[in-house]
Amino acid sequence: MGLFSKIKSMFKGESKTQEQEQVKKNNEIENENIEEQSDEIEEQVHQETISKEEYTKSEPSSSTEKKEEQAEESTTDEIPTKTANKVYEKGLTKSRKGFVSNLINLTSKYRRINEEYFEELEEILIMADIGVNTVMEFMDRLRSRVQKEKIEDPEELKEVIVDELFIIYVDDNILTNKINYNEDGPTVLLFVGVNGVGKTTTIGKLAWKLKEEGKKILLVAGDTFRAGATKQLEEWSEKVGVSFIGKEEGADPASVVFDGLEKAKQENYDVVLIDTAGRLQNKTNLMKELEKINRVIQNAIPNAPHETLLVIDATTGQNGISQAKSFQEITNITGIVLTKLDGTAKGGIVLAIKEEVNIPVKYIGLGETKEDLQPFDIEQYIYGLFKDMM
Ligand SMILES: Nc1nc2c(ncn2[C@@H]2O[C@H](COP(=O)(O)OP(=O)(O)O)[C@@H](O)[C@H]2O)c(=O)[nH]1
Ligand SMILES: [Mg+2]
Repeated sequence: MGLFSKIKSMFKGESKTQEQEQVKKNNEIENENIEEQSDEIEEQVHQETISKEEYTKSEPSSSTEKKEEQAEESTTDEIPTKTANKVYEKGLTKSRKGFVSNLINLTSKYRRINEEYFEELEEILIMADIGVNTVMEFMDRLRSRVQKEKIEDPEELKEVIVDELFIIYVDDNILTNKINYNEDGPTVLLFVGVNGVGKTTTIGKLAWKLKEEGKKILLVAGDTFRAGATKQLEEWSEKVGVSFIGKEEGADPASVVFDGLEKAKQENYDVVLIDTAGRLQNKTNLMKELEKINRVIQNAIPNAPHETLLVIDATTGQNGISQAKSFQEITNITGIVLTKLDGTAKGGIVLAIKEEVNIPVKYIGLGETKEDLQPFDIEQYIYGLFKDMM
């Protein structure tokens, strides 16, 4: 079974009317037949794609189990999953109306797949911020699948497109969205990224999420550069009900971090979230500042920081990718938080990050309220994006 059908059946029951449900079921039966046939062809001629597809088969199964487990446990456990679905769906509305509806229109415009169809498709994908190189490779793979599997109907290709797009994401290495927690002592999460991408807001939202999980949280205001940055973090700490430590504007960020970690150790905090200033225009200074902060962190807690999360604004497209590359040069980034996905109609940047940066996206921001930060889940993302096509 292809990824498209798998996701479709995972989120089954989301549809509104029985009629839709029936159409869906019929489609599924049809799809399965088509896929059984095409799987056979693939086995003979497309070794590489198969190994990737097998990967995608084995990968989601664990979370299918997870979802089943949750369903069995109790009804209260089902609620957060449902809420997450809603946050994904709502947050990806712009991308569905932009990028994905272009794809749907393309399908209804062409009765048969031809060169013009491919050219238009290529343009749509590039416009979606997927990244030129990724799109080129994708188009090559798609063209060869069309040829080998003798696909003529754009309607049929639609599913192959979704499958192939997300094979790019899962590819052949495991990208985990899990946070690396410290077993003995405070877990230290360091947030970096240029000004305005959403670092402080993300820390506030994540603090709320982790507090809800029962963790004792400390926020550290390491952005002492910008006027109001410390105050903004303090306001978040009050809003979500967690502890805060900060100093006056212009103080040495490393000294704030030092004080924060002393407090965290003495008072047994579970997770420490550290905000920083992101002046990338002065790369040498920023590198020195982050090196100093990292030294202080490592001296206080061995093996910390447990994560260095780079925050990227999804609405900045390729510019965000360049930021990621620059930050990778100056510090060891372990994960990405992609914010403001609700503010873009493009939605393809997740794939560009995978191909061009290859650091796992751990959280995504889908709005401005505290509930709008979600752990990145590729299946939920696909569903949120392509549900109108399913
Ligand atoms: N729509 C939307 N706005 C966001 C999101 N994350 C952050 N913002 C907004 O982006 C602006 C800048 O955020 P801030 O946390 O101050 O950025 P920082 O300079 O990196 O700390 C604020 O107005 C936030 O409310 C998101 O996921 N969606
Ligand atoms: Mg900030």
